[in-house]
Amino acid sequence: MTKNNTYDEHSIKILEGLEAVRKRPGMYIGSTDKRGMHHLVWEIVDNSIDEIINGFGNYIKILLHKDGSITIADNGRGVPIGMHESGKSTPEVIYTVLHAGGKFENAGYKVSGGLHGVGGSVVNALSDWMDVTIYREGKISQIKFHNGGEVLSPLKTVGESKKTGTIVTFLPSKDIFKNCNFSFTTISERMQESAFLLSNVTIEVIDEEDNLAVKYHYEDGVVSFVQYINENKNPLHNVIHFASKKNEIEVEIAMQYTDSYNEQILSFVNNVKTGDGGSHEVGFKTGLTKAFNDYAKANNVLKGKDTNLGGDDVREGLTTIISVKIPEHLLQFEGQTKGKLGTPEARNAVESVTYENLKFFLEENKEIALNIVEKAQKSKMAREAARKAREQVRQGKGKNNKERVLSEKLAKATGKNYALNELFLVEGDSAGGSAKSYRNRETQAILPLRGKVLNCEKASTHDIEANAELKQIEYAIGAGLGADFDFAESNYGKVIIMTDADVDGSHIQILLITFFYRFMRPLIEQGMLYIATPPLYSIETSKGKEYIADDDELNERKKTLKGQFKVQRFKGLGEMDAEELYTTTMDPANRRLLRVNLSDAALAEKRIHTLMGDEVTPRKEWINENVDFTLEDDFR
Ligand code: 0RA
Repeated sequence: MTKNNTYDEHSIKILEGLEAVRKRPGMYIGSTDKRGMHHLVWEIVDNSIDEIINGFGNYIKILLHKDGSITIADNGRGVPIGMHESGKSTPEVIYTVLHAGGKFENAGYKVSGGLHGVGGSVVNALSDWMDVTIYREGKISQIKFHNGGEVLSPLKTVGESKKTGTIVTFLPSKDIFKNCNFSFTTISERMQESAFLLSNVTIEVIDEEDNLAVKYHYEDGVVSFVQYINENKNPLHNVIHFASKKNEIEVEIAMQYTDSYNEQILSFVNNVKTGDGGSHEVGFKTGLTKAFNDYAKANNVLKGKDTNLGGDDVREGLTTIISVKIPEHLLQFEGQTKGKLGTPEARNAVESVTYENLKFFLEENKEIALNIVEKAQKSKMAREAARKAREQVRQGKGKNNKERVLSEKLAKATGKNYALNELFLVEGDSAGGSAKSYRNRETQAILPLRGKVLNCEKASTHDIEANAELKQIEYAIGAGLGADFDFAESNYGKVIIMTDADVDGSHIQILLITFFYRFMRPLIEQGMLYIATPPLYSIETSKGKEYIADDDELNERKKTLKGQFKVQRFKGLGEMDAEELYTTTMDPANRRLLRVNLSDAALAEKRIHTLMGDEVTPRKEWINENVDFTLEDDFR
């Protein structure tokens, strides 16, 4: 067999490989929506990060171009440019052969968990074109691909330079990713996390379309991360930081208490966020609770027959970053999006590292330790008192203040199947009145809200109790507040925010989401919080009236309309009559509900901070990115 012959066979195999990626993209990148398209970026960035973790380079730059393509550049050693035994250049092999480049397979730690790490060839297969430019050995070399991985121009020298590094630019294929754009927010937030976890690496993200740019560089890694999250809070002490290796698993933790009531845990496995937690988080919580209970007993804060401090109590006001490094043979991910660590060994490792280091810290820092233990003890007592008060109300004892608070405003649902019941929080008394008069009385309850809602960013449970509007919401839902909140006790399976489709309406949405995020977070985690979407327009034709969701839909519909028609723009819910409001926005058969999902708990609160400012643009983008546009009524 001639050399030429093997080359051809090799080429056919490669094209078949790339073809397989195009046929089943979901198998390689999870999905072909916005999320999947961003996986392409993570794939390429992970390669640069791998190079930096190996000790080469300290800089990554990402450019979002106007034409929808994206560039990822690093200052590592550069992809090797020699000939591969197949007769092709190494870059051609790396970017066209599935799982090419032993570097990616043999690394002790795979940077990525779950879906990433499948490499540049997958990205190439799913791109209209891809260019790779390499600075190495005093030369600038370039190779170009098109049509999902076909070589357009083989590797050639295009210049000279003493620099080293790799620059990859690609345009995701429009046939595979429909109506998708890269998001500056999504990319910069993830790069900020990477910058925190890597320490002393500079990562820049530039959006050439909207002229946005950020640059991240943190010297103190996870300690800086905790300081960043707590930036607008009042910390009770310096960040506690410890790191240690146990049974092949590296554990690093940074934690800090603030005087707030919120807990926030963010965890990472091999530098990738585990959004749904898992065994490492469980281990941390167990070790933390044990360390504080032991300390409280040894120092007589908890006496003889006192019950232990609960996990919620010792985590009140605590911000934590957990970063673990797990060798590949122990890696196990769970859940649909593979965002949950399964590895059982991680639980034990994190628990014992946490317990031992905290025990030591508490003994060495008596004043801080007692301060935190007392805070936890207060939380425990408040929780017990709230539970007793609720039980009394339920047993008909005590003054039923809650009923009185609610009687005037809430129109209850008559049905007793709570999971099926829905609470509408409606902007304004007039729309509230319409909704009360025309609804499904068995399952739909209406609570009109007057005016602006309190900004809860820094509110305490006491502030909520002192606020008429939010107290009504709390009592209507009836499942408690803060650490005491139990979604299983909710009087409603769905809580639906219904506001005007204008700036004030979206402001009210954000304020309410902030309230739920801070005081009833499980309601969001359980997917029980929704936003109603009233139509923006109606069109009247000779055939009757129809309703149009938004401008895009209006433009589409106008194209197909013949003859005379009249367009009306609804400025608010109040402009619809009661029946219109019901049929378009409340009727489960017709309505479109947006489920609120806070996939990114850490940054959600940060974003809420941004959103409370005067700028409308980030607020709009936040809603677009954080509200999951699933048609809820497909779930019925
Ligand atoms: C294979 C081998 C070596 C480096 C790389 C790949 C490499 C790949 C990428 C992808 C993006 N940036 C990158 N930087 C490096 C090691 C080469 C050597 O031994 O010098």
